[in-house]
Amino acid sequence: RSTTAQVWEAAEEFIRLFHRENADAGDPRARLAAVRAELAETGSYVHTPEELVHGARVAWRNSNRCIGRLYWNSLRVRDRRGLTEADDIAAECFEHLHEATNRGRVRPTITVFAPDAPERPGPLIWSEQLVRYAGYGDHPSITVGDARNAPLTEALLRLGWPGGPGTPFDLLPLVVQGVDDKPRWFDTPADAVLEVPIGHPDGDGWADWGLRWHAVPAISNMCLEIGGIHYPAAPFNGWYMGTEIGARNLADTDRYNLLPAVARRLGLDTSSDRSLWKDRALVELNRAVLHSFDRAGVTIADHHTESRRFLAHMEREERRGREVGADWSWIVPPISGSATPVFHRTYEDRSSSTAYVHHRGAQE
Ligand code: HEM
Ligand code: NRG
Repeated sequence: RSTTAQVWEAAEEFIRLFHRENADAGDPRARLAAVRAELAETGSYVHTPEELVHGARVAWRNSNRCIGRLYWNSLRVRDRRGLTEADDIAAECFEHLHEATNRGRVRPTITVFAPDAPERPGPLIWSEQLVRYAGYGDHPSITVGDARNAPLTEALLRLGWPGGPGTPFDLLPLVVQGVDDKPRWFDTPADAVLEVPIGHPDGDGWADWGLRWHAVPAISNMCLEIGGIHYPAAPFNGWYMGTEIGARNLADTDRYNLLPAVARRLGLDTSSDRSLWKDRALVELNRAVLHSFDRAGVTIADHHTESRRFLAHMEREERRGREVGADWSWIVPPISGSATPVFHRTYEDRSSSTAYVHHRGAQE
């Protein structure tokens, strides 16, 4: 836990930044004095609604691993800091999904629940994302579904979840731990989750395969830290970049491991690495993902467009006198890296105290 001196240091930096970037807010001195007094009295302080909105956006701007930051200043912020109980939090998470999905026109959104208090940790969402598919089985090679989520699936079964129908795409319930409570699970209402059936633009029977993915990536296990205040439950979403699904989720050997099946479907020679069957299967799987989201009217970016946007973001930020930190190994897309402009340069991986941070022990 942080000391009051550490909170004050981060708070002062954030309040000064807020007043620098919001001319309407005027001189920071009065607000700094108020925050200092509140900290001395209570060991914490409460952000104004405007500070919360700006803080959540700046935390996105500071996400060195995120290629999607061009639109950081239009993040929609749902202020639910009054909520501490698991059932209220779960209901608001499902409402978040509904609003963010927006029938396919995905809107970058965050919902912020109660912060940590000095002697009482805030609520926690155990689920890595609001939407996750079950993984049944204790080894990737025998798992039905998403092996990444096998530990969460196990935890759910221990909590008394009866299990899903056993398809490769069973929706997991959301696991939420309220303040002073044990973790509880909540079935995800079907109407909160939009899913996209995956087909291939050239037809060829992909539709009968039954592949699908959910429309919205909503990370729910990171802590939002703003000016020394920690919001441990603050799920956020943007839209997908196609490669996340086509080059990782459906392709990684410890996820859905679909490249051999894609290659067979395409009639490729899989007897030798040198036929580049994996590379060819990756491209076709990624075409299928982009084609399917487009056909379903669901927002998705391709890695060429998102790379160009990221460099535009860097230029715009630097024109405004702000340095952009980035982590090359996360920014460069997992396929065709060198065909995108983000590959051909280096970045500073600088850190900030207003940021999204992984909880200790959480999945990265
Ligand atoms: C990571 C794209 C919106 C915060 C990433 C990654 C991609 C990406 C491709 C790497 C993910 C991986 O390799 O697993 C996008 C796109 C967005 C978007 C296309 C569309 C608007 C957002 C928003 C936030 C955010 C709204 C927060 C408010 C982050 C963070 C990470 C990340 C914190 C690192 C996650 C980790 O450490 O596991 N993003 N993003 N992104 N993004 Fe974004
Ligand atoms: N790779 C993960 C999602 C990580 C974050 N990506 C985003 N974030 N696009 C996956 O589910 O594939 N976002 O907030 O839009």
